[in-house]
Amino acid sequence: MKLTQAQFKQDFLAEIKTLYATDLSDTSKFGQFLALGHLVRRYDGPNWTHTSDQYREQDRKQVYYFSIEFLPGRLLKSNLLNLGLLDTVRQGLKDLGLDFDEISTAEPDPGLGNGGLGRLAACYMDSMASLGIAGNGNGIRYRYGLFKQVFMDGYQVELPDDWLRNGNVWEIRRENKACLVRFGGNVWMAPQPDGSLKAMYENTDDVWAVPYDTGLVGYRNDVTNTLRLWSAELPPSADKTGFSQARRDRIDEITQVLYPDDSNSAGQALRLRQEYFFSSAGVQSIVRHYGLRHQGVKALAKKVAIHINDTHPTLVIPELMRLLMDEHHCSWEVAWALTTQVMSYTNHTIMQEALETWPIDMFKGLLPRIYQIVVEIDRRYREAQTPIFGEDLVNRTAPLGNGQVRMAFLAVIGSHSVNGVAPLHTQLLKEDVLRDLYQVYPERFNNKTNGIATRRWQQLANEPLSSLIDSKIGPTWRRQPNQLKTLTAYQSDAKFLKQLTAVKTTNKAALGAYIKSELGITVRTDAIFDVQIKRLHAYKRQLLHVFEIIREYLAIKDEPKTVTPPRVHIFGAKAAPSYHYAKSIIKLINALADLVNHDPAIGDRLKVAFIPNYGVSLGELIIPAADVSEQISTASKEASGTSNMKLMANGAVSLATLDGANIDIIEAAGEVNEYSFGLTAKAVYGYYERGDYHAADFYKSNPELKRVLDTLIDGTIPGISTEGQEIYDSLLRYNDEFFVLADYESYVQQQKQISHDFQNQKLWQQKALANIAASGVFSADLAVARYSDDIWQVPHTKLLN
Ligand code: CJB
Repeated sequence: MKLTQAQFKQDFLAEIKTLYATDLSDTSKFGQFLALGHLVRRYDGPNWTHTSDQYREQDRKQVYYFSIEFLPGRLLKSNLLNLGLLDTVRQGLKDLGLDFDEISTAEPDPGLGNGGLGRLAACYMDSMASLGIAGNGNGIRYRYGLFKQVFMDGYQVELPDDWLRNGNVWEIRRENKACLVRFGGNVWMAPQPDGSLKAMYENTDDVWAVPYDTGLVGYRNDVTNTLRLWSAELPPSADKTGFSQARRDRIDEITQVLYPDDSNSAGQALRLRQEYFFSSAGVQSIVRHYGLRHQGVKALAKKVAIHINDTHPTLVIPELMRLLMDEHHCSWEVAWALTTQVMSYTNHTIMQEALETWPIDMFKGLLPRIYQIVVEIDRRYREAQTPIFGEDLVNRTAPLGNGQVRMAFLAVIGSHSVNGVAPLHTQLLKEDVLRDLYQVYPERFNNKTNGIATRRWQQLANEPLSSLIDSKIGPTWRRQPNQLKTLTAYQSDAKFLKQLTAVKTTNKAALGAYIKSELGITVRTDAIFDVQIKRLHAYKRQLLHVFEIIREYLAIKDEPKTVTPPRVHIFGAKAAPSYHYAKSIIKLINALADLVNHDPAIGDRLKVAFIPNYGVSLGELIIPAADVSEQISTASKEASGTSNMKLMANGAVSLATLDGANIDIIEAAGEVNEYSFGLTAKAVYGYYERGDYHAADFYKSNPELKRVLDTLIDGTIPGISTEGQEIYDSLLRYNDEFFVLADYESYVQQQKQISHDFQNQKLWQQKALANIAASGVFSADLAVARYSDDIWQVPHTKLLN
């Protein structure tokens, strides 16, 4: 949109007056942020209204992306960038004596997700708006987001994330769009005079679902889509006195807090209530919107695509069946055909503990009508498939089995498309986790490699790099990220490579200042910034990285005269509060940091910074400063990874196992520009099949590894007597579930190679450039375009290849 600086300043000062009845000088940074937020809402308002009107008038097919997590990050700067107002606002504020960056960091970062899954959902929403796709997000408005992480004596302590304390400037509460979600009680089908059956309910626990909408601004295309998050409330018509405090609390708790577990199914009734709550409310609002306009639902599949982001929203399948049959009088056959055409499902993990199942007794008690429908889905599945695939396979794959409702199986059976998130992951779904269902529905399985919103992860997070890229290849890449590949022409441009180093140094200085202020650690900007940022999980193997730090520490102590480039090892990672082992690793890293950072013999040659409370905003600070991207999961365990893509796009080289999308990154940027190592997925499966992995053999045969491991229990690292022993035992007594010891040697080899190569800055920056140039392949725009073409069948803005 067009806006002069003068107009902006006038609007901003007026907004301050209206909101606070005082002058600018009398407002806080948060107050200024709020005023800017209101203003941006006003500037964007016509686009938002116009977009919804157009979708309705043109009767466009709409995509509804259901996800129990969304991690959008701060929105002020992103909205300004996408509206084309960032420079105007920044300059205007400067004229008023204000600093935009200070104001924008006063915005709370909504932590409505745990990690990769939730952030992917947010990247995809951003891309849908930017590609002009009629896309809607549907999720939960958690009163408290993911806990705030602080360290006390090196241990993780979790504090509540009261992100709504001061309200939320971006959301609109839409009471007129609220609906009722029913739990529990009794249900029976009553015959009607016309011969049909009507679902009758009694003694249900009714919850009022109220939507809060947030506008998602597309990149300079006048499109604003909607993210709809549901909040649980007391039904308005209810006789308030009839609601005991306990019953009110039971309603409140549904949307009170995000489950803080990543890749692990909680299996608790509250989680199931959360899942049905947002699935039901979302599907009700879709059917209502659609039914109102079309006087019927027969053509639903031509107008609606519902995407199931991991298994958490799988109950959209029986819920849509319920609405079509009970409220719109469809036959089972018609309802089922519509449902399977509408639904598509993404699987995000092969980890068994993340595959959700619910005890039938719990499920039946909480969702009696939905259970009846699942029973019928199960019955029909068995009836249709047993003659073809036999009883054994059908027993293994039916929605109901072993006393459980199996959500992933229900999701596959009720969808027309099932996708994994990187080629290796999709292959493992077909061969291993969902092998049997792949026999039944081979045509449903497909791969959609993950992608990242380059607007946030390059343009917003790394303005110095973005300007440098503009100066070389012009700004087309900002809309067409694939055009970054034209940067390869500058591989031998010495001046450009130096400029890349200068950009990196600027970003390292910014991160260094943060590390200094938060942790009191001074870091050198000429050091290798070696970064591992992701949830703390045994399979992600932060432990392997720890062993390298111990090795480097011992090497300096042994041979103080040997010259190697200085290193800063940077971690960001939250552990699930109940994940004991992960918390022990946190303590280990902090204890090691204490030892290394305060040893005068080490000086500034080696530093360890565990930055607390990692999230989207910290990612935006850390990623642009990274030289090395640690992607070191046990091969086969990381479905895709997305920090690998963000780090690559900012010129970090990957130190990576052949896992998830690392494989594709290595292929895209070229093997010579990354550092790969370790067991392949095939080798890992080989160990499983033969059962012949013996971690102790590696310990016994490698004296250096033995020495490193022994520091866990011999007092070298003070303060970890319990944790050190626990971790040591996990490797040697319990045989190292994630093959850390098997990969140690090849990992260290590549770390040494990195230290060697970094000293040749020209060579290093060529690798960095190759990574940036290849990163366009992993743009979320391209990923979402593929979902649109292959799965949702909706039009989008064309992208260059
Ligand atoms: N993932 O973040 C989660 N949570 C889960 O419960 C399951 C998987 C992650 O999803 C990302 C997005 O697809 C993947 O990149 C990542 O490998 C996976 O662990």
